[in-house]
Amino acid sequence: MTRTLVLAAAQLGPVARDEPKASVVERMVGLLRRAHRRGATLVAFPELALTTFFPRWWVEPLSAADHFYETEMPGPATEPLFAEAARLGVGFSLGYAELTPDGHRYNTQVLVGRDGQVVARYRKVHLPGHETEEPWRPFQHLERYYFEPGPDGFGVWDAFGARVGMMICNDRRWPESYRVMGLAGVELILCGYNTPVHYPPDPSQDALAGFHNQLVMQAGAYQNGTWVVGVAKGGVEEGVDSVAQSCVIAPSGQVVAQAVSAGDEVVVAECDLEWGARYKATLFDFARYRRPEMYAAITEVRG
Ligand code: ING
Repeated sequence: MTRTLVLAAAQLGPVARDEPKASVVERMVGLLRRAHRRGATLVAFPELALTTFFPRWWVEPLSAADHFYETEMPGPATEPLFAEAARLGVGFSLGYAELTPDGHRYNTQVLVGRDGQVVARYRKVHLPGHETEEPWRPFQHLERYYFEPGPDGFGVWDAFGARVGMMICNDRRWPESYRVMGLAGVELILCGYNTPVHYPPDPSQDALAGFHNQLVMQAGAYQNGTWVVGVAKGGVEEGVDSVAQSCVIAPSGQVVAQAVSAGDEVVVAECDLEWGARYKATLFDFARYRRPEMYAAITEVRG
């Protein structure tokens, strides 16, 4: 019995600092329609998709950044996306900045079913960058100022006929992210990202930005027998060049589809959801081969 899912990575090109959310949502509705025309029933959008990547600037007080956040999901700005998706019967994942009623701020991604209802919410666990302004940098990466680390951990949900998990950007660089979901039987991981090519703390990594982007997702997919969809907000956004190359990676670790531009682009793949079992039941039969009694350091020691 084959279970297949036609999905799309809806890559976004740059979003300007003053671009209205309504304009970005219009672009996203267009990408959703193109994905639907190509048979997709699930569309993955990038991290912090509705706005420019605002952690590249220091603003104070923090409340001066409130307009970059969403206080409800869906809300006035995102309602058109939810409505069109439900009308077409297409589900999606969406990354955005969440401001909760009690004042917590998270880098969040929601999973929305084909009926337009929110199925799941994930709050980014691994926050990279720094907490205060560092003027020596050509641009800031202040996620640790603008967001709190997600308190909910990693989830896997039954949706779209699959076991679906979520992670955001820097999470994809940490093997623990995939393994926690792998142990929960994940078959498909959706991951939005905003990744500057230039890494000020060690510019020697810049030339390897694309290689590292794919390396970690291919490894995570293979080692946990899961599909991984990486979706970029890419291109030169407010002067900062960001990795694009959105891609769909099979449980074998193979890249089966990839963006060829750094702009708005739809990447579609037909995913065989039984493929992962071929790895989980053999080479990566966790119950048979793993030795958690040997791995205590992984959860007991931070670094
Ligand atoms: N961005 C980056 C990422 O982990 C980063 C942070 C930038 C890491 C450049 C390494 C090099 O892909 C986010 N948003 O986590």
